[in-house]
Amino acid sequence: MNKPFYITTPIYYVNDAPHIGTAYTTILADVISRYQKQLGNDSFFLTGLDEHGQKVQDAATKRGVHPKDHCDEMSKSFLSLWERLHISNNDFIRTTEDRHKIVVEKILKTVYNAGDIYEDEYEGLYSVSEERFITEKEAESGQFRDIKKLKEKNYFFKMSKYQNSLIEHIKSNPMFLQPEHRKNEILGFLKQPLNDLCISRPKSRLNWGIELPFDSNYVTYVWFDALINYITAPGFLNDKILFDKYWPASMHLIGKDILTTHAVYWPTMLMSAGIELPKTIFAHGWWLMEDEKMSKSTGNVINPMDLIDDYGVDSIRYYLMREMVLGQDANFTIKSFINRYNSDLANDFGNLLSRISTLINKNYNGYIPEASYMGEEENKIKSSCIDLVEKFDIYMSKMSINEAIEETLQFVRKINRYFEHMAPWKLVKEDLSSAATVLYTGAEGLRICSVLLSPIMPERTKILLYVLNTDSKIRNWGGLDYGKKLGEHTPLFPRINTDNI
Ligand code: ME8
Repeated sequence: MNKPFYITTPIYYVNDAPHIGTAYTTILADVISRYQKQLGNDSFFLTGLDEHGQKVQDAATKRGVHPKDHCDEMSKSFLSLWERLHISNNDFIRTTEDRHKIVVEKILKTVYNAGDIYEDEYEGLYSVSEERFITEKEAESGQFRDIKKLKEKNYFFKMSKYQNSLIEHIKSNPMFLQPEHRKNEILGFLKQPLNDLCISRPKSRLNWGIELPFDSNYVTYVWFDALINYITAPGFLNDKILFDKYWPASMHLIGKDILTTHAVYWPTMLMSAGIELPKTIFAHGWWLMEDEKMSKSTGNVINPMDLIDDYGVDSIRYYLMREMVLGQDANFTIKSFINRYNSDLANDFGNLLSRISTLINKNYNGYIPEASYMGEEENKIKSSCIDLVEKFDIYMSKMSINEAIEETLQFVRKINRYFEHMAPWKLVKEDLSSAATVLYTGAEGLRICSVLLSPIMPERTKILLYVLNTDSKIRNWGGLDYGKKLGEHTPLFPRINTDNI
């Protein structure tokens, strides 16, 4: 208990407004961080913005503003989205902040002094959109746009020197790269000799970046700069106690598009600088729209603000967490969103609360009645609930959040079936004490489900616990007090009418 836990999201480029893909990783990290806090752990959750590099400079030029002004403006739209999505991050880093620049300079000097940076003239193919030199083979793959031939003097990081140590590290730390198929992908990639990494950009071509401490004609390559954010925030240079508490990070959460930079560049940079490697890098799949990646460049994005306005924050969070099997891609469609919402949230979860509160309000003046005994059916519910909590934790530890949610909903459906079997709406007319037992049992089961689902739906579950007049966050049976008056509520998840959609 009370273990430090440090989770990060990628820091997003500010070349465009956030979309559902960027919101997804941030919500996922938020869910995991809230869950860790619920377990009693001391979670530090970092997100932020990647503000240097060609893409950002180009976006600013296009709008006719200075890159810094562009970043300041864009950061506001990210921050307001995170606020609306109830993101509970502990820090928000921007790579243009001084606290970050000094860490980048320090790491560059350390790596330089270790003899791991050299100057060389390089001629090769350069992908402007990816902001890196690519191989002939990559160029032929058709995945890269805006390819130019460039001949330039630059600084290189001896990444190749650490190839064998990296392979060794990946093999001896099974949790380092997750899921398993991503680990195999990187191990496959590392079978070929690793090239050194070009870590500078001449100012004549790009000046929006952190100047190299050993050559003022160059700025730092945006990825070398950006990855370092993960150690800046917990205080690598300015707070040793905090840094020692949270580093190495428990989890870098990323999308599969940025696996190589995190699984190859970052660990070799850390090795050269003599800093421990993060414990886990977890790469999730992509949200697709009609089987194509949702991305800023394709323009097929869903604006999360529109969805929130139409359907509420928690239902979006729920859908994103329930629908994606972590590690695989998932298709985002409004139709599947509405189906999921109506079946799980309106019919099963929300309806159970309405059933309970209507019966208690009508027959017990709104006071939660006491369960005077535990019969066979009640004991079945109680033991299913104990099983649920156990399974929920196992699924969460395996990053199977969709299954943890499904298990909880199965239990909600079980309580609904128990109600149908016991028919408390009939029982109240014959035997108020037996009906009380059924209602208390249902309410207590629902309370525990709300506690479990609170990292996923922090807002709605808070309302639910308010209705049950409890602030008990315990996950054991019996946390609900009887004799308390229910709070008033409107339907938790009003059914979406599909007639006009
Ligand atoms: O790559 N589905 O920033 P970025 C799921 N600045 N996740 C998606 C997604 C989709 N369709 N689209 C984007 C960068 N993402 C760098 C990172 S880190 C030191 C620097 C998410 O703005 C996913 O997490 O392009 C992906 O890895 C990230 O956004 C890329 O964000």
